[in-house]
Amino acid sequence: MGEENSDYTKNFVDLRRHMWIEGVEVELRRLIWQIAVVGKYISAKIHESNRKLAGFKNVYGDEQLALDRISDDILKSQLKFSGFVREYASEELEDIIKIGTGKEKYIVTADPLDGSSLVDTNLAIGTIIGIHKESILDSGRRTMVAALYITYGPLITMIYSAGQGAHEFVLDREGEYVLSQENIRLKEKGSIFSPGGLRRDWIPEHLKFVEQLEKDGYKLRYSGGFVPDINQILIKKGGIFTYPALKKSPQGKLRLLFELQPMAFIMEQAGGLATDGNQDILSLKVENVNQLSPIYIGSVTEVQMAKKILSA
Ligand code: AFP
Repeated sequence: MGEENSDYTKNFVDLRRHMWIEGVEVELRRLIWQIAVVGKYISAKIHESNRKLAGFKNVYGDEQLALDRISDDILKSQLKFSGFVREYASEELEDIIKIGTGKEKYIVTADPLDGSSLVDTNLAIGTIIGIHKESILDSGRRTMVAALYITYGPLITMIYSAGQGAHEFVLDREGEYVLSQENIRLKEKGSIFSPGGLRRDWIPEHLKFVEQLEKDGYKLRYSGGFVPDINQILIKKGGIFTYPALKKSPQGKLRLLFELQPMAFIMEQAGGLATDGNQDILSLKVENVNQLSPIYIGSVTEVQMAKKILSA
């Protein structure tokens, strides 16, 4: 194509071009692109909200939806008319809903705005998406074909994987997602750890694991936002994020379908591991949409160390 030779294309690979080069099937390319566009709308809502939308009434007395529900509405309506999605499951909905004719190729899971309680602190938050071809419940098999997350921070960045590596894009001033890092690979061993939950609530085996990391000189990096905390491990190319089983909540806090599966898919594509402390996250049977699971995700060395200590 003529455009191949223009300067414009030599120094600049945008999301659609990258997925085409990677050979991602056309319907999946278009779906990922549409979800990436939603990220721009959600980002606009975050900036527009200026903290006024979270459960407040507007000047006309109308109930304003919290930002996470507005984000869900934006995402749902975009997917409904995409022509590629037959079912949609979201952290904001009670159950899976049909949004197409039933003949569309994909099922999408979403945490539309994870970490929304951090909006007032101006810390980074994010959108987490899983894309499946087959039923997401009771399969026990790996049904995910692609995953992506968008981080709303000083920059808006998006990491996607369609099964051929994990790649980072930055939203530029012109509104294009421009490739910034291709085929991100984690080191065997990192130097940071993100320990979720309260120390007093951890099960003894997890406390032993964290004490070992501290003894080995790992630096604590924890914002309370799953997306930026995971993103830090991916972009720093090593370390471990964990939200463990707690004494009062043996399944931990994070949602298997909406939060853990997509991040596990991406982290594995970057050469990392993701387990519940025993089994791979992506091999866990999803019994219901709100299922929780403990999570140990990141570099091979740290995840395997956790599994060893937890199984002792
Ligand atoms: P919110 O969406 O309520 O802010 O919760 C964020 C989150 O689900 C996830 O993003 C964090 O990793 C985790 O909770 C933080 O939980 P703790 O506040 O218990 O550390």
